[in-house]
Amino acid sequence: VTNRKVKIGITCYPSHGGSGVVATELGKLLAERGHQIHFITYDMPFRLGQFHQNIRYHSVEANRYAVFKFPPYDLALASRMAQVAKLNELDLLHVHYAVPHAVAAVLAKQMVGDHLKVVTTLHGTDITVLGEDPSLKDIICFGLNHSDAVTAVSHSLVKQTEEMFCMNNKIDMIYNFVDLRVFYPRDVTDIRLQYGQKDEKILLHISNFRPVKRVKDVIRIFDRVQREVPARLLLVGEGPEWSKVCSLVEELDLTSKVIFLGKQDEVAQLVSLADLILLPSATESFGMVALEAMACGVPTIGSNTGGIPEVVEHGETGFLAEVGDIEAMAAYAVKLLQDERLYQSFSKQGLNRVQEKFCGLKIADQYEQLYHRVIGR
Ligand code: GMT
Repeated sequence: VTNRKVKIGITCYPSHGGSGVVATELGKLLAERGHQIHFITYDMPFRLGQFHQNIRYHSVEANRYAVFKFPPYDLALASRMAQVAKLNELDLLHVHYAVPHAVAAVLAKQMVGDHLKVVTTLHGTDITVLGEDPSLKDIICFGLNHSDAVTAVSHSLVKQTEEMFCMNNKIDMIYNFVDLRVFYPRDVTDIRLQYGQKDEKILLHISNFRPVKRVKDVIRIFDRVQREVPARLLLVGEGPEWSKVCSLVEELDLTSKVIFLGKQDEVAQLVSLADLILLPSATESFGMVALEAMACGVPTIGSNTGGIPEVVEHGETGFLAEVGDIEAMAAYAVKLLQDERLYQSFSKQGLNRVQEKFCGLKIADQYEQLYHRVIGR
């Protein structure tokens, strides 16, 4: 074990999304431990929050010269990474999401020298969706095999990556984490009353409304639940499926019971408001929302796919059913909402599980060990 402080460049998608959240929260935790963190992104990561003396931000601007049909963002990123690395004598670049970040980091390493190490963290769709695309598959493979270490956020994602790519080295599995100073069961009695009557249960779904999230299933599950239990549904986020979801809400005559909250940066309070989280995704490498909810004592009803069963223990901290099985998910939700003792035990088991497996301090230790291993080579 070494106490050496590390200078790290972090690149992620700064917009709303699990990979950006994990990258930003990790950067903040590492900065608190005295490491020097440099975010290199096209925009300020949305969860960055307050000023911290060990965190700096470097923006990436793609040239928009008229000759270019596509601004060369990937080259601008690689060039900026190299520049920041040289100026600040970075030890490593830690990139989240393979495309194009891993390849840009490998290019930057070639520009700066072998002493600059590259750690790539895979988050899911960079492998499960983009890895299938013939125009990207080979270059993703190149980026991964030229990284000094590759990590993935669940065993399921490690397995999928190894099945799809011929990896030179072992992938390190490091789970996502949650900051327990932010996500904990909060007393939100007053705010709750703004969203529904005292006897109404609150179901919550948070996502980017991409087809993979199956938000229409959320509505159909809720429709069945509210026939049995007085309830409201809060929807947080926006995205491509939004208008279809609105139409379905109208069609099912649920407009008075479904509240669209749009994009929200701070979700800790909202999560605490909920009695249940709905996560019926088609695929999910991890499922950050389920973890954040568990840390607030809120169980998840979701699909048994990808990394979700590694986060939510079926029958212990939530219930999982096959993708698309809205009847089963609705029945599970009703069961949990009608059985206070069962609900309390799920909630308590969830809080223990987060402490044991997904606490930020433990996960930051694992990344620190990985950095020291890579730098020591
Ligand atoms: O799920 C999304 O649409 C966003 C995506 C991202 O890249 O931010 O999320 C992926 O990474 C998250 C953090 O590791 C995981 O919690 C999500 O499960 C994963 N999404 C998918 O695999 C679909």
